[in-house]
Amino acid sequence: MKVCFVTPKTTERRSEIQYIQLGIAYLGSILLKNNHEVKVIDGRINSYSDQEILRTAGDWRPELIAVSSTSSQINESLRILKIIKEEYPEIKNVLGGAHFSGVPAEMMEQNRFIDFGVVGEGEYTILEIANGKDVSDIDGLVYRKEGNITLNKKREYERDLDKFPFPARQLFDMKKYYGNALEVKEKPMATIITSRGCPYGCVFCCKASFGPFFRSRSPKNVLDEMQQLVNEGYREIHIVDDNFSMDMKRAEEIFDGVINNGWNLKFAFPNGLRADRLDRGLLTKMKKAGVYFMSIGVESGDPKVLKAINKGVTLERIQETVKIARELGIFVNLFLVAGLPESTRESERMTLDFALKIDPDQASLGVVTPYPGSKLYDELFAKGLIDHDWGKYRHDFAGKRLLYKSEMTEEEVVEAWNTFTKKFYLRPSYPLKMIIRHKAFGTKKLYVMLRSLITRKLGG
Ligand code: B12
Ligand code: SF4
Repeated sequence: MKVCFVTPKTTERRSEIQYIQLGIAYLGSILLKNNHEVKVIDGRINSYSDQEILRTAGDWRPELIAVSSTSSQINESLRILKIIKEEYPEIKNVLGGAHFSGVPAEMMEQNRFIDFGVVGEGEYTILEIANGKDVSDIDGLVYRKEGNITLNKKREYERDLDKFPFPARQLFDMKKYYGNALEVKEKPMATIITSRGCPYGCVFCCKASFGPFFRSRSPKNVLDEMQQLVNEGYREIHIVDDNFSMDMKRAEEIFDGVINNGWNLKFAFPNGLRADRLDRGLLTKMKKAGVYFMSIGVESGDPKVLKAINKGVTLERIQETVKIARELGIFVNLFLVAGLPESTRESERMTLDFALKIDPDQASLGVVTPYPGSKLYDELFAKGLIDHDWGKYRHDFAGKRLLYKSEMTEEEVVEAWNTFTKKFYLRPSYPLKMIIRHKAFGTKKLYVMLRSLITRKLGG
């Protein structure tokens, strides 16, 4: 079968979308391995208009159009699916990814132009669709039967992730993807995922794609993929697991392998690592292997809030881990969230104080959003408090569009966000510290970072 993956242009901030969609690369890979034809049209990176996507996809005459979407891109994804359906009603389509997996029935009910939806891990499900298996026998599939929406049995997660072929990066024009400009030292850069899922229960975290337990690839399998990347000329790798070091021994084995192979690669962790799954031994190995950037999930500086969101990490442990990483010269970014359940003005002040005290290199403060697939979403849904206007569930939260009311009002959360940004980044000592700490970081990067933060003031 000819399967064409399509991603529409997005209006989200460009700097943060320049990764390939690894999900598509995995789905494409299993399809190619089974002799299907695959094409990827990424409108984000090429700034294709809908019409250009329509023409390019249509000219190729695919039998299946496939779209992968998170919540923050869902409206754009639905728009392109609808346009393609109107122009080519004979081509079947399939939608998957975190958003669809979180709200499958609602997606199918409200969007009559969707033929198939896939819940959860998609490799075997899309392969069975392409192989022409009877739809009623495909686990994880959602479809219409005589006008009624049918949700098939849940697809079991693959326990042995080594069984999946490596992602088919050749389907993408890799030169055009650079990750977040602040987080790339060496090009070309590739993303890699070495495990799926996480057993912790943070209430804001979406579990819809990979479920609530940790499954990992063997160190050998990960190192084989890295070897392939090295052979292809890649010089930097961004690891995008949910919880890479859940199994600390496995993490050490991976970095032992990197060190022993002498690849001289650079590594970054743009997603949050858990502070309690890192210690001096592992961090030292990571640094030696080439890790220069890591984000650590902190969320709040108020222990009461950490308890309410079920984070399961203490502030003391976070402080200790950040101290070691900083001592080793790793650039540390903290993920913090304003407006979490039970947070108050005092909690937001404690978050700022904590960030100033432990003094990371960067602190990314987001605003809480109840993404489908998270416990927070389920709780608010049960109370009838969910806003179903998915256009608001955007990454580049740009105004007073708070989706969830904590004990604080929208205005208070916005104010906390703005105060944090000002007090953390506009400290006179901050630029100087950054230049001293990270000579290689460079004044240009610092300027770009400060400018992007200042222009992202919330509120209007
Ligand atoms: C890397 C990553 C990023 C990167 C790159 C994102 C990207 N566009 O590639 C960065 C750092 C930029 C990022 C940013 C954000 N992210 Co993010 N990110 C991830 C992360 C950790 C890995 C993504 C990945 O590559 N996964 C690996 C592939 C193999 O998995 P996958 O894409 O889900 O695909 C599989 C299945 O879902 C399914 N599938 C997916 N699509 C399709 C399509 C079809 C047709 C089929 C059949 C199957 C299918 O099959 C695939 C293979 O099994 C995930 C968590 C996770 N573990 O997935 C969060 C996650 C996707 N991010 C999330 C969020 C909330 C965000 C932000 C909004 C954060 C923020 N507040 O700033 C932004 C939004 C960016 C955006 N435009 O999407 C949420 C999404 C929740 C939701 N309901 O939408 C996740 C799930 C994290 C979480 N657990 O809460 N993110
Ligand atoms: S936020 Fe991180 S630690 Fe918490 S459940 Fe999600 S992946 Fe696990």
